[in-house]
Amino acid sequence: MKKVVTVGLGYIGLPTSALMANFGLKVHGVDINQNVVNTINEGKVHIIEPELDEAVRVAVRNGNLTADTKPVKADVYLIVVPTPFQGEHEPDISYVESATDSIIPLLKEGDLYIIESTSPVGTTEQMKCRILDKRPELKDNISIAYCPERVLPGNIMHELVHNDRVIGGVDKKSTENAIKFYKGFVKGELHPTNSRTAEMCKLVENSSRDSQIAFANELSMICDSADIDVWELISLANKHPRVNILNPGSGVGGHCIAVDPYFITASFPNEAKLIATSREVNNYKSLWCVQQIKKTITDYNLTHNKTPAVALLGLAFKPNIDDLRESPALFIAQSINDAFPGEEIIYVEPNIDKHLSLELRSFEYAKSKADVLVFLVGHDEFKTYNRENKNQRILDFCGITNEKY
Ligand code: SAJ
Repeated sequence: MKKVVTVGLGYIGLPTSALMANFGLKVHGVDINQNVVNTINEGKVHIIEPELDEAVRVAVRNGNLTADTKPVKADVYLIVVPTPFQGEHEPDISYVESATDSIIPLLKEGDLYIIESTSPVGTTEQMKCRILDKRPELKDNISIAYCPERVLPGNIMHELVHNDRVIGGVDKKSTENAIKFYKGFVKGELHPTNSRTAEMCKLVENSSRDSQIAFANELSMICDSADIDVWELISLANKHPRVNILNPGSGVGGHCIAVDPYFITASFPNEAKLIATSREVNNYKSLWCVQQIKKTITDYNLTHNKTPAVALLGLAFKPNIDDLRESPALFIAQSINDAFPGEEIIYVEPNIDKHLSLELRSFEYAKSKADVLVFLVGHDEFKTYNRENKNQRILDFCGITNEKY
């Protein structure tokens, strides 16, 4: 039975480890956080993701998944650690480097080393040099590849198995060996390429979505000035057989789409103009929403001679999840909170129980109390909204009511 070491037991590393273990591989998961390691060894999870808890429970119970803070000798090493930014959106690959350093002494002839972490183009080749610098005898004797994940949070366990994957080795033999390995647990098609193309492919997938959303967001601001309902406009334009405009919103969040394009702009600043502008447009859209809310509050104040009760609906980075990472809605809520200290602002996020600094209320409460209702995230619960109070002012940034901005 093949033994796999997964370095990094986060949003991708843990689900992948549990999946491989349940497909019969012996998996030794590594994480620097002792609490994470302890939780997993108890058969529990530190991440909320449908079906993950059961997968981890089963894998730990049948002995195929263990966790530790140190790696052990294995046949396959998967690097699934974060690649954060330093300074102004400069990718920091130091976690990939130290994960690689930790397994270099353990490598033996015939092993397979794979990076899954989102990485700047060229990282896999750099890690090859790093490995061979210290272990020159392994030249041409180990396989080194890059294989990005492309799963959607909320559907990870299904997509890990069923999505197609792009697999790029530093040479032909590496690509073939990596494909053979993923065939053990992936039912989607496995597409061979080289490591640089696979690295760029991951970045391009999320950048392309970012640019498409930027187009929709820009359109929403143009339509506001032109007094056109952007939702009606998009649905009409999308009747064209070759047009498919995405949905404007309160900005772009999450840890992927709002982040990955910077890996391209940092490496190719002279060429990546559209990609950089898309990031700017999507970030600007959140600021624009803040301005719209402030203006509505000021106008209300002038007309009614009092500050309105404002309800901000949704804090998550996208509909129907509890994830607040890089959330534009949270940014907007915090900006309004800072701009109107002491005023009555109602925060609603039905997918979480508590927030550290914002007091959360129910949607029912918000509807009954607010003079201004601001829809920031298209949660299903908000779609039940039916205007009862004709004086209630609505700002719908996510198009879930039939009210214009
Ligand atoms: N959004 C819009 N308008 C839209 C679609 C999305 O404003 O029409 C916003 C969302 O509200 C959210 C952000 O974009 O703030 C991103 O949400 P998302 O659902 O598009 O994507 P993520 O970040 O949850 O997951 C993405 C996926 N990538 C693509 O769809 C190309 C997923 O497949 C990747 O695996 C994931 O990034 C990742 O880990 O890279």
